Amino acid sequence: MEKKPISIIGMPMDLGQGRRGVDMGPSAIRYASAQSLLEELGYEVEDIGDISVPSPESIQIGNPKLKYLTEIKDVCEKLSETVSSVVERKRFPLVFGGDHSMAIGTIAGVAKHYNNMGLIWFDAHGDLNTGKTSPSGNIHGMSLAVSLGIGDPDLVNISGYAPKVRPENTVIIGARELDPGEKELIAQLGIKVFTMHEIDRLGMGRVMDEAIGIVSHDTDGVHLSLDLDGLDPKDAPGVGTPVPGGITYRESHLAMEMLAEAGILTSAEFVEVNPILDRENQTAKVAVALMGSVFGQKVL
Ligand code: 4U7
Ligand code: MN
Ligand code: MN
Ligand code: MN
Repeated sequence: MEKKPISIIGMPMDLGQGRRGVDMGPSAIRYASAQSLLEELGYEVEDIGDISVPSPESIQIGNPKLKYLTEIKDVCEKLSETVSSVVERKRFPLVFGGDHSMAIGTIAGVAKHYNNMGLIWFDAHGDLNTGKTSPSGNIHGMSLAVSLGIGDPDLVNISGYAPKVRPENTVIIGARELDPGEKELIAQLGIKVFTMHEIDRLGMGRVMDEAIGIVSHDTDGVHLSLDLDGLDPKDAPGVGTPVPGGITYRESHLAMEMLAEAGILTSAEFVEVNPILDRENQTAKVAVALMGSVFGQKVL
């Protein structure tokens, strides 16, 4: 398989949720030797640094149903432009986070380069709330809905177009905690959700065969949005919203290896790494190990 050059972008975002520390995720992932691993795998890698994000202490929370809306919109516009210029330079955008509200920007930046983009949302959660349905007002729980064109117009219209992706090209993998409004939206839009039940029952191999079939059907690009809380908290403790009963270390590797074999990914982001809640950078190390599998690392 062709080894497209990779551009790393850091998104030290923590405005989309309530716990401090996730802004340090990109540093923790870099510290876990992401770049040198990818170089050992034979890729040309550049790190273009971090998007600048204001600290919560320096700004106002604003509307409690859409916390830090103005600032999140602004920094997602910046991220979108940076990601888009990476795609224009024929490179693979690899974004390190940062809370999951950043996906609004990443996806806005990549999806405009494709007629029909597939999306894999690897997460314990659906991130399908809106300002109306969210129990928390945290925008990291709304980013998939926004990317599908549902929610606050300021977010939905980032980069001047909407929607970014279609429900029939979207799959969620690892879900085990969904709010009532999210369940309604899933039923209404017909999004394919592989909950932990399907993963237990079918096994990750079959789940990924089906998921890859869906996201690559009639699409010309596929983005992976991987929230580390999709994994079990035993394997990835450094996350702000852990939910027990998650995807194991080994299952998550199989998922990434199957994506590598399928050769369908055109961009990826690894998000919600919170070093303050972590143990000896374990979660960042898991993120980097998963990147290894995504980019073709094999045992033999
Ligand atoms: B993450 C939650 F209510 N659904 O909306 C919400 F349970 O990016 C959690 O997946 C969202 O980590 C989690 O606040 C967002 C809550
Ligand atoms: Mn998420
Ligand atoms: Mn999550
Ligand atoms: Mn399809």
